[in-house]
Amino acid sequence: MLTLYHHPRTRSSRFIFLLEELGAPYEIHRIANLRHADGSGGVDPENPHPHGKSPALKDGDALVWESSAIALYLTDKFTQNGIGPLVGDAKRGAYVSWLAYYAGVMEPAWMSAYMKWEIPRGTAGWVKTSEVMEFVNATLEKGPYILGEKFSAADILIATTFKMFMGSPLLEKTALLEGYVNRVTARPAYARAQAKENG
Ligand SMILES: N[C@@H](CCC(=O)N[C@@H](CS)C(=O)NCC(=O)O)C(=O)O
Repeated sequence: MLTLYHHPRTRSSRFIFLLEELGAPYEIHRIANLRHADGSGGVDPENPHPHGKSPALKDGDALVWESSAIALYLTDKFTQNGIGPLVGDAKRGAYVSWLAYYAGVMEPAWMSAYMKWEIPRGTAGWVKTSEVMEFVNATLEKGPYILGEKFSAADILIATTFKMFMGSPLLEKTALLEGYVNRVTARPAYARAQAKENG
């Protein structure tokens, strides 16, 4: 039995979606407290995440944290429906690259834009959101998913993030993006996850 440490409407929500996709046995441990930007909240001592963040996953004695690592861990462990290409699959390289790109380039790009940070040219390790979106759009034009024909856990991370920000000053709503987000969130596992969102 896996335990997902989850707080409603945070980055952990997408792991309910993924666990539902995978048909994995899991329980939700609701994180009682999180730190908020306005200075309120705090760290829940029962949350095993090293910084008291959401999400974290426990599998017996193994603790997994960081969204991309959790996605990879779960799809490597529950392989039956093939939503995480395994070692030996021609899509494995693209899969692990998109997971790392999500954490190491996409999230910092949007955080920089939100904070209005100027990204130092050539040294930051990530790029501007406009550059990310050129690449994402070119990928989705071939689509229909990030890895091409087949839906993967990378789509869960990316499409649910786009769903949250699309139409805001941080992310323009386009027919391409909207079609992608709708395709991913129309999956029955998404609806099941929504029903469990509040723990
Ligand atoms: N890089 C982490 C980010 C996790 C994260 O920052 N989660 C937010 C909620 S969406 C959180 O727990 N914030 C409370 C805090 O930073 O203490 C991941 O992708 O798993």
